[in-house]
Amino acid sequence: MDLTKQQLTEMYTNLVRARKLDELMVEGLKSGKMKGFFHSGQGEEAVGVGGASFLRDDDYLYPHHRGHAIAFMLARGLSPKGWVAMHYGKMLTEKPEGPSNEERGLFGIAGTIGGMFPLAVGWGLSAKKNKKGQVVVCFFGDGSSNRGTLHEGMNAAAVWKLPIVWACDNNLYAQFTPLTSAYARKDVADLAPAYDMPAVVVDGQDVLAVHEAIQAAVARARAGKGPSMVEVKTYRYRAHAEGMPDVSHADPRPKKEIEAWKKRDPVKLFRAKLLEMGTLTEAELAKIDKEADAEVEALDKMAMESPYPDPKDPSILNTWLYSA
Ligand SMILES: Cc1ncc(C[n+]2csc(CCOP(=O)(O)OP(=O)(O)O)c2C)c(N)n1
Ligand SMILES: [Mg+2]
Repeated sequence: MDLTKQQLTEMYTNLVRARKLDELMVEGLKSGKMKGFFHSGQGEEAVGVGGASFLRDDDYLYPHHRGHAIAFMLARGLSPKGWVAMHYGKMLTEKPEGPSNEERGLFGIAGTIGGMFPLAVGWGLSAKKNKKGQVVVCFFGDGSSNRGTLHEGMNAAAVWKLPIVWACDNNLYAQFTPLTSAYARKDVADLAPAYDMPAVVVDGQDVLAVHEAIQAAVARARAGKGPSMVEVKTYRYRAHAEGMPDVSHADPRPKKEIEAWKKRDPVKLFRAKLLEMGTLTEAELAKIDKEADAEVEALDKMAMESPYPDPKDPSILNTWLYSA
């Protein structure tokens, strides 16, 4: 794949930013700065960065909810300002950019998982009718693949030959339920042939592998060849949501399993790869890491200093993270 040095650097930078912003939220919950809940995406950053980088500006993107979509947002070039402020329960005076951003083809994250599949079909129909070569990339979890709406959506997309990439973030668990207890086969991608779609399974810890697979499916859809599926195998390093027990059914998730996946940390792997390819030097990588630290520190300060919403202002009801 022909990615420029600038593009590779951007991908590494966004992996690091996504990881550090996720860590900020986890810390924020502990210290009380962060209000509400957080579904950490640590370990899965390559899915969003690989999947959402360098799409066309007018493509439609449905992000996965892990890490509250921060890796997808950064890859799409959106500012994380509003994202941080919102998690702290604060308002920004300027219009925040979030995963609900119509101009960039993002329409929020459905609180009811599976709600996005029929929407993706609608965007696909719109893309096909617009005839501008737009594509829909719809991410969802392995657990969400058991919603009937995916099957209805895949069927309609196949029959109507819609330009949709069904991209499964398979982190092996849906909350406390291992996929092995909820699905009889190993690969979610095995669903695709039933709808006459091609599918590939890729290593979700390798940002370039994810990017390449998604880009190939996007190119196919853009060329009018219809929908396809990409299954990205990955793993979350933390519990389903902060404060919840990290269990598989009622038992702790296997330590060996967690350790094995931590050895394949997507941020570290890509860092090593860039060094090995000679794309960036240790000093250049360290500079990116340091700049991400400074950015996160500044975002934290900005959000802490932003005002709480005025309960008399009806515009606060206009939430922008969740569309459900
Ligand atoms: C229809 C519906 N059922 C249950 C939930 C609660 N819930 C939120 S995330 C989640 C797990 C989803 O698993 P998966 O799709 O694999 O994504 P992951 O969280 O593993 O990234 C569940 C059960 C929900 N939000 N909506
Ligand atoms: Mg899952």
